[in-house]
Amino acid sequence: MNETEINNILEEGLYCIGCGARIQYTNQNEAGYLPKSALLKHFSDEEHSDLLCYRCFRLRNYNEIQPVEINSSHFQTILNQISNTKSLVIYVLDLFDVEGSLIPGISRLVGNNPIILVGNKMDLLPKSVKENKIINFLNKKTRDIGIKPAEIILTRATKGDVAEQIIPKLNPYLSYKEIYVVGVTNVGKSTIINQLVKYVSNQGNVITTSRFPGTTLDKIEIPLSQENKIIDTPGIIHDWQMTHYVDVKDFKYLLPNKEIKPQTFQLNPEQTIFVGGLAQIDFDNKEKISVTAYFENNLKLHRSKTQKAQELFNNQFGKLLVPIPKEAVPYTSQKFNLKNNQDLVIAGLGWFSFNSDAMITIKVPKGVKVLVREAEI
Ligand SMILES: Nc1nc2c(ncn2[C@@H]2O[C@H](COP(=O)(O)OP(=O)(O)OP(=O)(O)O)[C@@H](O)[C@H]2O)c(=O)[nH]1
Ligand SMILES: [Mg+2]
Repeated sequence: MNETEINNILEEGLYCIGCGARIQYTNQNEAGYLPKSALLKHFSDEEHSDLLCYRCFRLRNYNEIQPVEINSSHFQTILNQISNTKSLVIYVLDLFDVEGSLIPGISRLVGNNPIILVGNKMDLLPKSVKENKIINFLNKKTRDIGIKPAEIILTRATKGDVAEQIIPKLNPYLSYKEIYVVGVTNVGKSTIINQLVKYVSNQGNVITTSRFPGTTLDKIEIPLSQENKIIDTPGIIHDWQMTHYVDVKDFKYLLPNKEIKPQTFQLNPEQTIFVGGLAQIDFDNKEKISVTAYFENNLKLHRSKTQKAQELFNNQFGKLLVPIPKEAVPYTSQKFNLKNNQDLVIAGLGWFSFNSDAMITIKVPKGVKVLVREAEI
């Protein structure tokens, strides 16, 4: 095959099977880049396999992320199409970051189409947590954003029993030709699709997955049967999740890959807890209280007297108190009145569960969302 023929193919549209980006050889810094030589080689192979862009190649082989500009409005356009089609929607949530993975406008995006809700990363929650409790919790959360899922399934996509759980639930919907998998970035959409595809066709890891948010860049359509295809979509980016404030090298403090170990603190009046260098919580209670912290196990929590907290922060920011935001950002402070059995959630980071009523002041980088909810677990 010569260059002109390849140009013609590219003109018609050739897409990376790993991330969905349109293949191009002109700009190394943009999505879908593949050197011209690699394209020539690909088409000169007798049985050319699926094509992967350079970014997917590096992600899969070296676990290195090449940043590309992400076009959120293009993502939105893809999702906006769903309401005009007759499709089944699989909406994936991360159980370690439920609020971060809620999409307030989802009912408009989905239209009248049925929704199967998948609460993924169940393996991160302590083993003692009852599935029923989580399902009730998700029922309430989805009601708050105006949807009523036809099914709620809890999964551990990296542990591999997902297809057995999901495939039978698709049976009532086989007349829906298209199955869209949607959700916020990094919740495990592509991992789940890979498991489904592997189950029906034995092809493994077709789509690129990674711990970096923003892995999938465009729609990826894969047949599940003669009639049905499953469609991966780029994750919605919520820039109020802590993940977007922290350098990728520090993701090990934020994104757990195994069961989180809760830590309980008995706090005397006027104590403070620092969550690494990312959050400061002053407990303004007059009596002794007890709180349980749910964060990635690598993230160290430091306790001090509130009176000494500012000094500790000034001296230890970026030393004892790590990680810190990737860029200098102001911290803002908010006050909350917590009740027994409520959680104080820092989106994309974790939460404190309160076993007593308390008043607190929390400081986080400006823009990161903090909220109070009924206890998740
Ligand atoms: N512990 C755990 N990790 C998971 C699970 N499912 C996915 N992951 C991990 O979560 C990260 C994100 O997974 P992806 O499948 O790439 O997520 P995505 O929703 O497609 O992300 P985008 O393409 O960025 O929107 C990867 O590191 C996965 O290995 C799970 O059930 N448990
Ligand atoms: Mg993906």
